Amino acid sequence: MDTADLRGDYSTIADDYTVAQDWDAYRPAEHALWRRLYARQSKIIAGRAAPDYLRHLDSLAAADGLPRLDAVSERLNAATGWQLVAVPGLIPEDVFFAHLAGRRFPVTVWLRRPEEIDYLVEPDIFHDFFGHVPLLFDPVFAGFLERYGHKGPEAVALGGLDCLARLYWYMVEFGLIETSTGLRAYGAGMLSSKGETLFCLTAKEPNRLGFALERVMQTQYRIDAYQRTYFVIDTYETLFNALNADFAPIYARLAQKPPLAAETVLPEDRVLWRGRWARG
Ligand code: HBI
Ligand code: FE
Repeated sequence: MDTADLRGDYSTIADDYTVAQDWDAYRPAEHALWRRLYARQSKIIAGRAAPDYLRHLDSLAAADGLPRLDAVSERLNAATGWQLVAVPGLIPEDVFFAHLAGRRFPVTVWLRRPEEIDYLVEPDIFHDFFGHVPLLFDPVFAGFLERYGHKGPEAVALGGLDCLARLYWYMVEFGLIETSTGLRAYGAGMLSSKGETLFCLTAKEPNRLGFALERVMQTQYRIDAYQRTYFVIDTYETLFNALNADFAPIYARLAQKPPLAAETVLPEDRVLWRGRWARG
């Protein structure tokens, strides 16, 4: 990974790519932007985000300004044994996996600029904190992430990185969950995005398909546009239990097949909604 192309300041990273957050360095205008982002996104996700996510987000009481990661980390550690570690931005996959396996979630320290309020390329502290941190307080979902991290080295060794990354993308960044009151969003990528929270639940264009591990690992995704397909789970335990599988034979099978385009719908898919963009 060439960090020179990335936006964060990697000049002070430790061996594990962590840095000091330096909370006192945030300017008043950044705290004001955080409050504006937080207030706007909280209104959008009401009634659309998974109930567990909302409960944990509220308990973080992070609306008034940029969070002190060390203080939240202490509360998180007491809840699920996880910690937050401050990073300058994206970090190499193997380092990322090692943090997750060690129950440490990397949180970017910089905040987007006002002109990026609706969209930015690299994840910032609002995406990482508002999007990812609440569900780290859910023991089952946190357990899934820890197991996911442990799958990293094998994926690197067996050439399964693309497949493992797809699992993260679809089920951690853009996952939907069925609840007694209907479909809800729990993925960090949609919940930290103004447009995609609305789009993912009600738009007619994308597919909404039942989660199936190997199917997700074979499916390509878009990083520059709304997703073409969302995968839906019934419970977080389904994700947790999916990691019981031996991934080696899956990587071997998928290495023999072309990846599926993001728009694909297969005959064997559990189709909750066949989108206008569907192919096949
Ligand atoms: N680094 N800080 C950070 N945050 C991520 O979400 C992240 C990363 N590096 C790699 C990565 N995600 C993805 O490639 C994972 O699928 C591994
Ligand atoms: Fe993310």
